[in-house]
Amino acid sequence: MSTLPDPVRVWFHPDQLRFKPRYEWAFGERIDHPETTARAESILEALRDAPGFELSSPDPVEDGELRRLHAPGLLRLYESTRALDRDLYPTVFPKGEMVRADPDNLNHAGYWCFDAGTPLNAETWVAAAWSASAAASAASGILSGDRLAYSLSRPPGHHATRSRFGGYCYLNNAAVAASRLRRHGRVVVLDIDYHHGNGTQSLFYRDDRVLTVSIHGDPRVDFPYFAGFAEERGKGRGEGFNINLPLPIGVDGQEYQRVLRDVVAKQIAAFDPWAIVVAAGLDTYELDPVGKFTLKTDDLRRVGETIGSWGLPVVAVQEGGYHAPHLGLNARALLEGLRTGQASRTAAAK
Ligand code: SP5
Ligand code: ZN
Repeated sequence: MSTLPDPVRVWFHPDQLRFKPRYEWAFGERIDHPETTARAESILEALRDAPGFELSSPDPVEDGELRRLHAPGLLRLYESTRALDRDLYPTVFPKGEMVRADPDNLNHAGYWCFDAGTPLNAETWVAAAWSASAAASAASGILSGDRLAYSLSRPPGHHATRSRFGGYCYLNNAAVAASRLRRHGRVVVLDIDYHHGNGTQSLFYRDDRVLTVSIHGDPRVDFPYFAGFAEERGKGRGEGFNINLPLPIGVDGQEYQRVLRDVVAKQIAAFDPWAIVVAAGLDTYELDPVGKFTLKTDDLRRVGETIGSWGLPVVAVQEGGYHAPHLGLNARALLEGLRTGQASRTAAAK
């Protein structure tokens, strides 16, 4: 007898669309902000009517849960932003010790920020909180038996560190998901966004129960520039539990697949996790205006198949991906690939 697999739940809250960053500063130039609401709308449209997907509304994540990952000052700053009547781009970023920072003073926002592309306004906090809540609910779905869950997180999260926002990220959504799963055993965060997941790396850098793996464009030439090098391997008991795989510009689907199968699969098998969080950036796509790899839609499907074939429950948390017209198509391809990969594994086990 053949049974249909359970539908994949797509976690999303409409208030995530309230935040609309309009521009960013990149190398002194004002450019249209790539992280648009059209991105999420493209994904919603592609998954809404696709067979095997089911839209679900998340439960709000509690403050206490965010506080285990993020600094009180950062969260307090986000509270303060609710009074903004304009977009705020921090331009002063203090360094060193002789610094007094007050999260109730929006002139001090630069203390909690590391770039000029990640604005704050009165809608930032509500959208970011639902984005993190979606990831939390997706993880909880896995805890109650889902094999695959998708968090349509937007704004993204993997650049957000314990006390800093940047790279269009405010709260580390993938880390929220990983923390929920971590209580039940070893967890991998596999970051396939074009950019290094510096925030997730730093949050789990001293942790031996969360293996962080990131495949990304060489940080010598691309954001976030100051982290993502192969030498960063973790600290203390976390030593050996962070893996960075920087790749040159122009990498295609075949080379990417080789890295996944020859390097990542072995490391993950050796770690023997019970679940995997995929920080699912789709800015490795050939038409992406920000990322510089050349993966096609079918390559993203194969990425999903490979990860799915490892036979682990998967929470996919949306990160980057800026070619909005094809973003839904690509998200769907990755997720269908994950499901196909998981099914092949189940079939093989029988
Ligand atoms: C989550 C995520 O993917 N964040 C990426 C942040 C990258 N910020 C640096 C952007 C540099 C913008 N260059 C745009 C070129 C447009 N043609
Ligand atoms: Zn990215």
